[in-house]
Amino acid sequence: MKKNPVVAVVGATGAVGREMLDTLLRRNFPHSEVRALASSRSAGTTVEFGSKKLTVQELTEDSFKGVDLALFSAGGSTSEKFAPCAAKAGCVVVDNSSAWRMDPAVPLVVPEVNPDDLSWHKGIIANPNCSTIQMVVVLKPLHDAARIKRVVVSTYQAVSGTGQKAIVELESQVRQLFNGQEAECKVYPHRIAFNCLPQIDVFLDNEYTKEEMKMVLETKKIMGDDSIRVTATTVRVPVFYGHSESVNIETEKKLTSKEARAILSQAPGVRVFDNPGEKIYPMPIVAAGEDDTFVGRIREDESIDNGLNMFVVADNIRKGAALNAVQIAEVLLQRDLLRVP
Ligand code: 25A
Ligand code: L14
Repeated sequence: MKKNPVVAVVGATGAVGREMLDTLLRRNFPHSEVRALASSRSAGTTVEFGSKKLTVQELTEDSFKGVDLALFSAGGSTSEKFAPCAAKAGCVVVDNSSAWRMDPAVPLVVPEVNPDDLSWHKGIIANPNCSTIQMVVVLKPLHDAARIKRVVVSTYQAVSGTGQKAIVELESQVRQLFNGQEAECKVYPHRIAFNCLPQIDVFLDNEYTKEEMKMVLETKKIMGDDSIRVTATTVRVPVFYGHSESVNIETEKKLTSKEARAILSQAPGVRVFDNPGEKIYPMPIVAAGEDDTFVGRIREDESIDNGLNMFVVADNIRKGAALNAVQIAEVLLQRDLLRVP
Protein backbone atom coordinates (compact mmCIF):
# COMPACT_ATOMS: atom_id res chain seq x y z
CA MET A 1 0.00 0.00 0.00
CA LYS A 2 1.62 3.23 -1.19
CA LYS A 3 -0.96 5.90 -0.39
CA ASN A 4 -2.06 6.72 3.13
CA PRO A 5 -5.09 4.60 4.04
CA VAL A 6 -8.67 5.77 4.45
CA VAL A 7 -9.70 4.70 7.96
CA ALA A 8 -13.20 4.20 9.42
CA VAL A 9 -14.07 3.85 13.11
CA VAL A 10 -17.32 1.94 13.63
CA GLY A 11 -18.91 2.74 17.00
CA ALA A 12 -17.06 6.06 17.01
CA THR A 13 -19.29 7.60 19.68
CA GLY A 14 -18.66 4.83 22.21
CA ALA A 15 -16.13 4.68 25.01
CA VAL A 16 -13.79 2.54 22.87
CA GLY A 17 -14.53 4.27 19.55
CA ARG A 18 -13.52 7.67 20.91
CA GLU A 19 -10.32 6.21 22.28
CA MET A 20 -9.62 4.63 18.88
CA LEU A 21 -9.80 8.08 17.27
CA ASP A 22 -7.50 9.54 19.94
CA THR A 23 -5.06 6.64 19.57
CA LEU A 24 -4.83 7.02 15.78
CA LEU A 25 -3.83 10.65 16.31
CA ARG A 26 -1.58 10.10 19.31
CA ARG A 27 0.43 7.46 17.44
CA ASN A 28 0.47 9.41 14.16
CA PHE A 29 -1.19 6.57 12.32
CA PRO A 30 -0.84 7.41 8.61
CA HIS A 31 -4.22 8.29 7.08
CA SER A 32 -5.60 10.32 4.21
CA GLU A 33 -9.06 10.47 5.78
CA VAL A 34 -10.81 9.24 8.94
CA ARG A 35 -14.56 8.52 8.97
CA ALA A 36 -16.72 8.18 12.09
CA LEU A 37 -19.55 5.65 11.82
CA ALA A 38 -22.19 4.70 14.40
CA SER A 39 -25.86 3.81 14.67
CA SER A 40 -28.65 6.03 13.31
CA ARG A 41 -29.07 7.40 16.87
CA SER A 42 -25.73 9.21 16.60
CA ALA A 43 -25.79 10.11 12.89
CA GLY A 44 -25.30 13.86 12.39
CA THR A 45 -23.64 14.41 15.78
CA THR A 46 -19.92 15.11 15.91
CA VAL A 47 -16.94 13.47 17.57
CA GLU A 48 -13.61 15.13 18.23
CA PHE A 49 -10.56 14.16 16.22
CA GLY A 50 -7.77 16.36 17.52
CA SER A 51 -8.67 19.91 16.65
CA LYS A 52 -11.17 18.71 14.03
CA LYS A 53 -14.74 17.58 14.47
CA LEU A 54 -15.93 14.58 12.48
CA THR A 55 -19.62 14.30 11.60
CA VAL A 56 -20.89 10.85 12.51
CA GLN A 57 -22.42 8.92 9.62
CA GLU A 58 -24.87 6.08 9.96
CA LEU A 59 -23.28 2.68 9.44
CA THR A 60 -24.76 0.98 6.35
CA GLU A 61 -23.62 -1.78 4.01
CA ASP A 62 -22.31 0.91 1.66
CA SER A 63 -20.13 2.62 4.27
CA PHE A 64 -16.92 0.84 3.22
CA LYS A 65 -16.49 1.90 -0.41
CA GLY A 66 -13.00 3.35 -0.72
CA VAL A 67 -12.16 2.53 2.92
CA ASP A 68 -8.88 0.61 3.48
CA LEU A 69 -9.12 -0.08 7.22
CA ALA A 70 -12.07 -0.25 9.62
CA LEU A 71 -11.76 -0.45 13.40
CA PHE A 72 -15.00 -1.89 14.82
CA SER A 73 -16.24 -1.46 18.40
CA ALA A 74 -20.01 -1.43 18.20
CA GLY A 75 -20.92 -4.78 19.72
CA GLY A 76 -21.02 -8.32 18.42
CA SER A 77 -24.21 -8.17 16.37
CA THR A 78 -23.00 -5.09 14.45
CA SER A 79 -19.72 -6.86 13.67
CA GLU A 80 -21.45 -10.04 12.58
CA LYS A 81 -23.59 -8.09 10.17
CA PHE A 82 -21.17 -5.49 8.81
CA ALA A 83 -17.61 -6.87 9.01
CA PRO A 84 -18.19 -9.28 6.08
CA CYS A 85 -19.64 -6.40 3.97
CA ALA A 86 -16.53 -4.37 4.73
CA ALA A 87 -14.13 -7.20 3.81
CA LYS A 88 -16.08 -7.83 0.61
CA ALA A 89 -15.59 -4.17 -0.30
CA GLY A 90 -11.80 -4.64 0.10
CA CYS A 91 -11.58 -3.04 3.55
CA VAL A 92 -9.53 -4.80 6.26
CA VAL A 93 -11.45 -5.03 9.54
CA VAL A 94 -9.93 -5.05 13.04
CA ASP A 95 -12.87 -6.10 15.18
CA ASN A 96 -13.08 -5.46 18.92
CA SER A 97 -16.19 -7.59 19.53
CA SER A 98 -16.33 -11.25 20.50
CA ALA A 99 -18.11 -12.16 17.24
CA TRP A 100 -15.15 -13.53 15.23
CA ARG A 101 -12.54 -14.30 17.85
CA MET A 102 -12.88 -18.08 17.96
CA ASP A 103 -13.44 -18.50 14.21
CA PRO A 104 -10.51 -20.68 13.08
CA ALA A 105 -10.25 -18.64 9.86
CA VAL A 106 -9.81 -15.37 11.80
CA PRO A 107 -6.50 -14.42 13.46
CA LEU A 108 -6.81 -13.30 17.10
CA VAL A 109 -3.84 -11.03 17.73
CA VAL A 110 -1.91 -9.26 20.45
CA PRO A 111 1.05 -7.68 18.61
CA GLU A 112 3.54 -8.34 21.45
CA VAL A 113 2.56 -12.04 21.48
CA ASN A 114 1.56 -13.39 18.04
CA PRO A 115 2.04 -10.74 15.32
CA ASP A 116 2.87 -13.44 12.76
CA ASP A 117 -0.74 -14.68 12.84
CA LEU A 118 -1.63 -11.52 10.89
CA SER A 119 -0.03 -13.05 7.77
CA TRP A 120 -3.00 -15.39 7.16
CA HIS A 121 -5.85 -12.90 7.61
CA LYS A 122 -8.64 -12.96 5.03
CA GLY A 123 -10.00 -9.49 5.69
CA ILE A 124 -11.14 -9.74 9.32
CA ILE A 125 -8.81 -9.71 12.33
CA ALA A 126 -10.15 -10.10 15.85
CA ASN A 127 -9.02 -7.98 18.77
CA PRO A 128 -9.12 -10.13 21.92
CA ASN A 129 -11.10 -9.60 25.11
CA CYS A 130 -9.64 -6.85 27.32
CA SER A 131 -8.90 -9.12 30.31
CA THR A 132 -7.21 -11.65 28.04
CA ILE A 133 -4.97 -9.10 26.31
CA GLN A 134 -3.34 -7.75 29.47
CA MET A 135 -2.85 -11.26 30.84
CA VAL A 136 -1.16 -12.71 27.74
CA VAL A 137 1.36 -9.87 27.33
CA VAL A 138 2.65 -10.91 30.77
CA LEU A 139 2.27 -14.67 30.30
CA LYS A 140 4.02 -14.97 26.92
CA PRO A 141 7.59 -14.16 28.03
CA LEU A 142 7.19 -16.39 31.10
CA HIS A 143 5.82 -19.21 28.92
CA ASP A 144 8.80 -18.88 26.56
CA ALA A 145 11.17 -19.11 29.52
CA ALA A 146 9.56 -21.82 31.65
CA ARG A 147 6.45 -23.25 29.89
CA ILE A 148 3.24 -22.45 31.71
CA LYS A 149 1.18 -25.53 32.55
CA ARG A 150 -1.74 -23.92 34.37
CA VAL A 151 -3.19 -20.44 35.01
CA VAL A 152 -5.67 -19.49 37.75
CA VAL A 153 -6.94 -15.94 37.29
CA SER A 154 -9.43 -13.76 39.16
CA THR A 155 -10.31 -10.35 37.75
CA TYR A 156 -11.45 -7.01 39.14
CA GLN A 157 -12.94 -5.30 36.07
CA ALA A 158 -13.86 -1.66 35.53
CA VAL A 159 -17.29 -0.57 34.34
CA SER A 160 -15.91 1.19 31.24
CA GLY A 161 -15.54 -2.28 29.70
CA THR A 162 -19.30 -2.28 29.24
CA GLY A 163 -19.20 1.09 27.46
CA GLN A 164 -20.34 4.64 28.05
CA LYS A 165 -23.73 3.66 29.47
CA ALA A 166 -22.12 1.72 32.33
CA ILE A 167 -19.77 4.60 33.17
CA VAL A 168 -22.87 6.77 33.47
CA GLU A 169 -24.62 4.11 35.61
CA LEU A 170 -21.86 3.97 38.24
CA GLU A 171 -21.72 7.79 38.39
CA SER A 172 -25.49 8.12 38.76
CA GLN A 173 -25.78 5.40 41.39
CA VAL A 174 -23.12 7.04 43.56
CA ARG A 175 -24.96 10.37 43.24
CA GLN A 176 -28.33 8.74 44.00
CA LEU A 177 -27.01 6.95 47.09
CA PHE A 178 -25.38 10.12 48.47
CA ASN A 179 -28.72 11.88 48.03
CA GLY A 180 -30.63 9.23 49.96
CA GLN A 181 -32.28 7.91 46.82
CA GLU A 182 -32.53 4.35 45.60
CA ALA A 183 -29.86 3.36 43.06
CA GLU A 184 -31.33 2.65 39.65
CA CYS A 185 -29.96 -0.47 37.87
CA LYS A 186 -30.30 -0.45 34.09
CA VAL A 187 -27.07 -1.90 32.74
CA TYR A 188 -26.02 -4.42 35.42
CA PRO A 189 -28.26 -7.00 37.11
CA HIS A 190 -27.44 -5.58 40.57
CA ARG A 191 -26.16 -2.32 42.02
CA ILE A 192 -22.51 -1.73 41.08
CA ALA A 193 -21.86 1.28 43.35
CA PHE A 194 -20.13 0.08 46.57
CA ASN A 195 -20.54 -3.53 45.46
CA CYS A 196 -18.79 -6.33 43.48
CA LEU A 197 -20.57 -8.53 40.95
CA PRO A 198 -19.21 -12.03 40.26
CA GLN A 199 -20.90 -11.99 36.88
CA ILE A 200 -19.58 -10.48 33.63
CA ASP A 201 -21.57 -11.33 30.51
CA VAL A 202 -24.03 -14.23 30.51
CA PHE A 203 -23.86 -17.63 32.24
CA LEU A 204 -23.13 -20.68 30.08
CA ASP A 205 -24.13 -24.33 30.46
CA ASN A 206 -20.89 -25.17 32.29
CA GLU A 207 -21.74 -22.67 35.09
CA TYR A 208 -18.97 -20.28 34.01
CA THR A 209 -19.73 -16.85 32.53
CA LYS A 210 -19.01 -16.10 28.90
CA GLU A 211 -16.32 -13.60 29.98
CA GLU A 212 -14.57 -16.37 31.97
CA MET A 213 -14.63 -18.75 29.02
CA LYS A 214 -13.32 -16.00 26.71
CA MET A 215 -10.24 -15.83 28.96
CA VAL A 216 -9.81 -19.62 28.81
CA LEU A 217 -10.28 -20.10 25.06
CA GLU A 218 -8.70 -16.88 23.75
CA THR A 219 -5.54 -17.40 25.84
CA LYS A 220 -4.90 -20.79 24.20
CA LYS A 221 -5.54 -19.41 20.70
CA ILE A 222 -3.30 -16.33 21.10
CA MET A 223 -0.48 -18.25 22.80
CA GLY A 224 -0.82 -20.97 20.14
CA ASP A 225 -0.80 -23.67 22.81
CA ASP A 226 -3.89 -25.72 23.62
CA SER A 227 -2.10 -27.54 26.42
CA ILE A 228 -2.12 -24.53 28.79
CA ARG A 229 -4.87 -25.10 31.33
CA VAL A 230 -6.72 -21.94 32.35
CA THR A 231 -9.48 -21.29 34.88
CA ALA A 232 -11.00 -17.86 35.51
CA THR A 233 -13.35 -15.99 37.83
CA THR A 234 -14.32 -12.57 36.46
CA VAL A 235 -15.70 -9.90 38.78
CA ARG A 236 -17.03 -6.39 38.14
CA VAL A 237 -15.87 -3.78 40.65
CA PRO A 238 -16.90 -0.12 41.07
CA VAL A 239 -13.86 1.27 39.24
CA PHE A 240 -14.20 3.48 36.13
CA TYR A 241 -10.99 2.69 34.18
CA GLY A 242 -8.47 -0.15 34.58
CA HIS A 243 -8.89 -3.90 34.90
CA SER A 244 -6.92 -5.71 37.63
CA GLU A 245 -6.10 -9.41 37.75
CA SER A 246 -4.69 -11.75 40.34
CA VAL A 247 -2.79 -14.27 38.21
CA ASN A 248 -1.38 -17.55 39.54
CA ILE A 249 0.73 -19.70 37.23
CA GLU A 250 2.30 -23.14 37.48
CA THR A 251 5.33 -23.65 35.25
CA GLU A 252 7.23 -26.72 34.07
CA LYS A 253 10.59 -25.15 34.90
CA LYS A 254 11.21 -23.34 38.18
CA LEU A 255 11.27 -19.52 37.99
CA THR A 256 12.23 -17.49 41.02
CA SER A 257 10.45 -14.19 41.55
CA LYS A 258 13.73 -12.46 40.76
CA GLU A 259 14.05 -14.31 37.44
CA ALA A 260 10.43 -13.52 36.59
CA ARG A 261 11.01 -9.82 37.33
CA ALA A 262 14.10 -9.83 35.09
CA ILE A 263 12.23 -11.51 32.22
CA LEU A 264 9.24 -9.19 32.52
CA SER A 265 11.38 -6.06 32.69
CA GLN A 266 12.56 -6.91 29.14
CA ALA A 267 9.07 -7.71 27.82
CA PRO A 268 7.51 -5.32 25.27
CA GLY A 269 4.46 -3.45 26.53
CA VAL A 270 5.05 -4.58 30.13
CA ARG A 271 6.10 -2.36 33.02
CA VAL A 272 7.33 -4.06 36.20
CA PHE A 273 5.91 -1.98 39.04
CA ASP A 274 6.93 -3.97 42.05
CA ASN A 275 8.50 -2.52 45.16
CA PRO A 276 6.34 -3.57 48.10
CA GLY A 277 8.66 -1.89 50.65
CA GLU A 278 7.85 1.45 49.01
CA LYS A 279 4.17 0.46 48.59
CA ILE A 280 4.68 0.35 44.84
CA TYR A 281 2.38 -2.05 43.04
CA PRO A 282 -0.06 -1.83 40.12
CA MET A 283 -3.49 -0.28 40.73
CA PRO A 284 -6.21 0.97 38.37
CA ILE A 285 -5.33 4.59 39.24
CA VAL A 286 -1.75 3.86 38.16
CA ALA A 287 -2.59 2.19 34.83
CA ALA A 288 -5.53 4.37 33.73
CA GLY A 289 -4.47 6.61 30.85
CA GLU A 290 -1.29 4.57 30.23
CA ASP A 291 -0.37 2.25 27.37
CA ASP A 292 1.69 -0.29 29.31
CA THR A 293 0.46 -3.33 31.20
CA PHE A 294 1.66 -3.06 34.81
CA VAL A 295 2.78 -6.12 36.78
CA GLY A 296 3.72 -6.31 40.44
CA ARG A 297 3.28 -8.29 43.66
CA ILE A 298 5.43 -10.92 41.93
CA ARG A 299 6.12 -13.71 44.39
CA GLU A 300 6.63 -17.45 44.49
CA ASP A 301 3.60 -19.63 45.21
CA GLU A 302 4.77 -21.57 48.24
CA SER A 303 1.93 -24.10 47.96
CA ILE A 304 3.43 -25.78 44.85
CA ASP A 305 6.91 -26.53 43.47
CA ASN A 306 6.97 -24.22 40.45
CA GLY A 307 4.45 -21.45 40.88
CA LEU A 308 4.20 -17.67 40.81
CA ASN A 309 1.61 -15.14 41.89
CA MET A 310 1.33 -11.66 40.43
CA PHE A 311 -1.03 -8.71 40.08
CA VAL A 312 -1.59 -7.37 36.56
CA VAL A 313 -3.32 -4.07 35.75
CA ALA A 314 -3.93 -2.25 32.45
CA ASP A 315 -6.20 0.42 31.01
CA ASN A 316 -8.98 -1.72 29.56
CA ILE A 317 -9.97 0.93 27.03
CA ARG A 318 -6.37 1.42 25.83
CA LYS A 319 -4.38 -1.86 25.81
CA GLY A 320 -7.60 -3.81 26.37
CA ALA A 321 -9.30 -2.36 23.30
CA ALA A 322 -8.35 0.74 21.27
CA LEU A 323 -4.57 0.64 21.58
CA ASN A 324 -4.29 -3.06 20.77
CA ALA A 325 -6.50 -2.55 17.68
CA VAL A 326 -4.36 0.35 16.42
CA GLN A 327 -1.16 -1.64 17.12
CA ILE A 328 -2.58 -4.43 14.95
CA ALA A 329 -3.21 -1.88 12.19
CA GLU A 330 0.37 -0.62 12.54
CA VAL A 331 1.78 -4.12 12.01
CA LEU A 332 -0.53 -4.61 9.00
CA LEU A 333 0.90 -1.45 7.46
CA GLN A 334 4.54 -2.30 8.28
CA ARG A 335 4.20 -5.78 6.78
CA ASP A 336 2.21 -4.64 3.76
CA LEU A 337 -0.78 -6.72 4.87
CA LEU A 338 -3.38 -3.95 4.70
CA ARG A 339 -5.34 -5.53 1.88
CA VAL A 340 -7.97 -8.23 1.54
CA PRO A 341 -6.42 -11.25 -0.20
O1 25A B 1 -20.98 -7.74 21.84
P1 25A B 1 -19.68 -7.33 22.44
O2 25A B 1 -18.57 -7.56 21.51
O3 25A B 1 -19.36 -8.11 23.68
O4 25A B 1 -19.72 -5.69 22.77
C1 25A B 1 -20.76 -5.00 23.53
C2 25A B 1 -20.42 -3.54 23.81
O5 25A B 1 -19.22 -3.56 24.54
C3 25A B 1 -18.46 -2.45 24.21
C4 25A B 1 -19.11 -1.57 23.16
O6 25A B 1 -19.70 -0.38 23.84
C5 25A B 1 -20.15 -2.55 22.63
O7 25A B 1 -21.29 -1.84 22.25
N1 25A B 1 -17.21 -3.07 23.88
C6 25A B 1 -16.92 -4.03 22.98
N2 25A B 1 -15.68 -4.46 23.13
C7 25A B 1 -15.16 -3.76 24.15
C8 25A B 1 -13.90 -3.75 24.79
N3 25A B 1 -12.90 -4.58 24.45
C9 25A B 1 -16.13 -2.88 24.60
N4 25A B 1 -15.91 -2.05 25.59
C10 25A B 1 -14.67 -2.11 26.16
N5 25A B 1 -13.70 -2.93 25.80
P2 25A B 1 -19.33 1.20 23.65
O8 25A B 1 -20.17 2.01 24.52
O9 25A B 1 -17.88 1.44 23.76
O10 25A B 1 -19.69 1.48 22.15
C11 25A B 1 -20.97 1.48 21.67
C12 25A B 1 -20.83 2.04 20.26
O11 25A B 1 -21.48 1.15 19.38
C13 25A B 1 -22.38 1.96 18.54
N6 25A B 1 -23.42 1.13 18.04
C14 25A B 1 -24.27 0.38 18.71
N7 25A B 1 -25.08 -0.27 17.88
C15 25A B 1 -24.76 0.11 16.61
C16 25A B 1 -23.68 1.00 16.71
N8 25A B 1 -23.13 1.57 15.65
C17 25A B 1 -23.60 1.24 14.42
N9 25A B 1 -24.63 0.40 14.24
C18 25A B 1 -25.24 -0.19 15.30
N10 25A B 1 -26.27 -1.03 15.12
C19 25A B 1 -22.85 3.00 19.46
O12 25A B 1 -23.42 4.07 18.77
C20 25A B 1 -21.56 3.35 20.17
O13 25A B 1 -20.82 4.21 19.36
P3 25A B 1 -24.70 4.82 19.41
O14 25A B 1 -25.27 5.66 18.37
O15 25A B 1 -25.62 3.81 20.09
O16 25A B 1 -24.10 5.67 20.51
C21 25A B 1 -24.85 6.39 21.41
C22 25A B 1 -23.79 7.10 22.18
O17 25A B 1 -24.39 8.00 23.06
C23 25A B 1 -23.51 8.21 24.15
N11 25A B 1 -24.31 8.40 25.35
C24 25A B 1 -25.45 7.80 25.66
N12 25A B 1 -25.89 8.25 26.83
C25 25A B 1 -24.97 9.12 27.27
C26 25A B 1 -23.96 9.22 26.34
N13 25A B 1 -22.88 9.99 26.51
C27 25A B 1 -22.81 10.71 27.63
N14 25A B 1 -23.75 10.69 28.57
C28 25A B 1 -24.85 9.91 28.44
N15 25A B 1 -25.79 9.89 29.39
C29 25A B 1 -22.64 7.06 24.26
O18 25A B 1 -21.29 7.50 24.19
C30 25A B 1 -22.97 6.20 23.09
O19 25A B 1 -21.77 5.84 22.48
O1 L14 C 1 -14.71 -7.68 24.58
O2 L14 C 1 -16.67 -5.43 30.54
O3 L14 C 1 -15.61 -9.60 24.88
O4 L14 C 1 -18.75 -5.67 29.99
C1 L14 C 1 -17.47 -7.46 26.31
C2 L14 C 1 -18.03 -7.08 27.67
C3 L14 C 1 -15.19 -6.94 27.10
C4 L14 C 1 -15.71 -6.61 28.46
C5 L14 C 1 -15.42 -8.44 25.21
C6 L14 C 1 -17.55 -5.73 29.73
C7 L14 C 1 -16.07 -7.95 26.48
C8 L14 C 1 -17.11 -6.12 28.35
